[in-house]
Amino acid sequence: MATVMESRYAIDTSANLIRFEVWGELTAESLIELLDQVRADPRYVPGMHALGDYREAYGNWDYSEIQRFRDYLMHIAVPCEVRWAALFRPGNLAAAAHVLILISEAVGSDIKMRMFEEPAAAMRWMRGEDRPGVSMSHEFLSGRVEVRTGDITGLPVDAVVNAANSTLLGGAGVDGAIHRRGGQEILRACRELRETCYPQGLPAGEAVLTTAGNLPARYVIHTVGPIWGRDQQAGVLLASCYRKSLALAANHALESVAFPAISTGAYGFPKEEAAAVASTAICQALAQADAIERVSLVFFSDADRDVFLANQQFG
Ligand code: AR6
Repeated sequence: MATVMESRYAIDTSANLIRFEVWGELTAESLIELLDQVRADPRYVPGMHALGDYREAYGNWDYSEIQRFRDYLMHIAVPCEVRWAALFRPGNLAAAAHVLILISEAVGSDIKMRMFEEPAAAMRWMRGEDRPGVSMSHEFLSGRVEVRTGDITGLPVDAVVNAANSTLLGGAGVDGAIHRRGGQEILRACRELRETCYPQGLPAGEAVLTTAGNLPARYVIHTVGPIWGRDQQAGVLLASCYRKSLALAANHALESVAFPAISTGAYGFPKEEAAAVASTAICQALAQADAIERVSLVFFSDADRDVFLANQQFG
C-alpha cells in the first residue's frame, strides 16, 4: 500500500542547518511543498545547509519529475555555496537522486548536493571536513569563537556588527543587508548619532551601538573599517574595529556578538591578512572581556571561511 509522503523538519539556527525527514512515496511536488514550508519559516535564513533523510522514502522519479525539482532548485536564490546532503538507502530513489544531483551540478546551482548512506559522513561533508587543507575545527579559544558561513542579518545574537562607512547612513554589502532587514529604526538611530556625537561622521577604527530594529539581534554595532590602499595603517585600524566593537559589547553586558569580515568586501582589505589581524585582535579583546561568551565570525561563502581558517592566528 502506497503512503503519500509525510515529513517533519527542524531548523537549528546555531548550526546553520535544516534537518528534514520524509517517508512514504516521494514526489517532486510533495518535496517542493515541504521546502517551500521550510523557506517560509521565520527561523530559516538563506544560506542554511540542509540534511534530508530519505531513507524511509521510495518512489520512481522519471526525467520530467527530476526536471521539475531541478527547475525549483535553480530558482531558489541562495547567497553562497549551500550544502544539501541527502541520506538514501541504496536502491530507494537513489538512481533518480543521482541523476538530479548530476544535473544540478552541471547547471551550476549554488546548492551543492551529495548523496550519503551514513549520517556521520553526511555531517562531515556539510561541515566541509572532507576538503583537504581545511582545518577540522571551526571553534577557537575553547569555543568562545566560532567560524561559520551564512547571512549575518538572520542571527539571533546580542549584537551584530555592521561593516559601515563613516556616514553611518547605509550602503551596500553587509551594511545594505542590515539596514534593509532591520528597517528605518536603525537609520533613525544612526542619523541621531550623526547629529549629536559624530557630525563629521564616524572615523575608521571606531564603533557605535544602536538598536537592531527588526533584526533578530538585539543591537547593531556599527564600525568603519579601513579602505585598503587609501587609509594609512590599515591593519591597526582594522584591529581597532574588532577591539572597540568588543569593548562596546562588554560595556553593554552583551554575551554574544557576530562579526562579518570587515573591510574585505568593497573596502578591498586582503582576506588573508584580515584573518590574521582580526583573530589576533579578537584574542586580545576577549582576554579583557570575560562576560562575552560567544563571538561568531560569519563569512558569506565557504571559500571566504576557508581562507580565514587557513590564515587565522588563534593558534
Ligand atoms: N552576511 C555576512 N557577510 C556578508 C553579507 C551578509 N549579509 N553581505 C556581505 N557579506 P562589505 P566592507 C560579506 O563590502 O569591505 C558598504 O557599502 C562580504 O562578502 O559589506 O567593510 C558600506 O556602506 C565581505 O566578505 O564591507 C561601506 O561603504 C564582507 O561581508 C563599505 O561597503 C564585507 O564586505 C564597507 O566595505
